[in-house]
Amino acid sequence: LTMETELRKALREGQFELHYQPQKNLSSGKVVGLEALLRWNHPQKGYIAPAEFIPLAEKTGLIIEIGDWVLYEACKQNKVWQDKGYDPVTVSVNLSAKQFHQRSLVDKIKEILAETGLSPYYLELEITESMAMSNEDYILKTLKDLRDLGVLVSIDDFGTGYSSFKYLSLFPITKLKIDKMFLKDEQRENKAIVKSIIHMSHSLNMKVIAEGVETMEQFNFLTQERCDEMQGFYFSKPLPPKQLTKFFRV
Ligand code: G
Ligand code: G
Ligand code: MN
Ligand code: NA
Repeated sequence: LTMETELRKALREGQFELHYQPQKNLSSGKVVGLEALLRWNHPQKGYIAPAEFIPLAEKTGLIIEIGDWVLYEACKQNKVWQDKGYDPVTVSVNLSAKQFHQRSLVDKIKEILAETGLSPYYLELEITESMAMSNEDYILKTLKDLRDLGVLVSIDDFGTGYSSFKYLSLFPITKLKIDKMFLKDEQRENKAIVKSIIHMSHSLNMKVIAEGVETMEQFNFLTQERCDEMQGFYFSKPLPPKQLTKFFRV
């Protein structure tokens, strides 16, 4: 089978899963969010990472159907947790460029929220800098519609793409996610960049989260710099839903 055929089959036969990685708020010490990360549980090959199949899914357009499934599944799961009485958290979903540029995106999201019963305030969409920086008027309208709906939007991998400060002031973005590369090398320059992004986010009334937090040193540095949230192996790797309940409070 070609990988495209396999991807279609995977969708049909329910081989996709979402794992979730906790996002911790620093002032409360609580888990306030979960990033949904797609996994392909292949019957013969085992777990396949998204980097190995998302590019093809994008090329073939299958990413739209897969993305719809991800959105629906993440909202549904979050509602299940809320209905169990756990403290509500935000679920973050990664969007690919094709998904974000669909004309029907906002309506589709409204529909999914209505069907699953999840409140829009508990859904966050992650887009990348390059996705936000093209076709200004259309993107601005989409982002405003999402804001009016109550859905949160964050910029993923911030600092690695082509951001323009103009867009950051123009677009209703709730949060910047500092790319993990800036934490990896503890050189003076990277620390200065992390500090600047935190400071800028707060000046622009956005929240900021650091990704790829792996060590206590990074945790201490980010705490000292008043980063709002953190995500990374220091707290937890992405986990299947059943293994996550230990992070919830009732
Ligand atoms: O765990 P990690 O290997 O899960 O993720 C690798 C990359 O795949 C990340 O850049 C992430 O943004 C992307 N990714 C994970 N899940 C999804 C998804 O549901 N949709 C899209 N478009 N990208 C995803
Ligand atoms: O691009 P995006 O930020 O959506 O991708 C998240 C990716 O980062 C996933 O592949 C996830 O498994 C990975 N990841 C999450 N936490 C850590 C971490 O602490 N260190 C490293 N190296 N990768 C991480
Ligand atoms: Mn992400
Ligand atoms: Na990222």
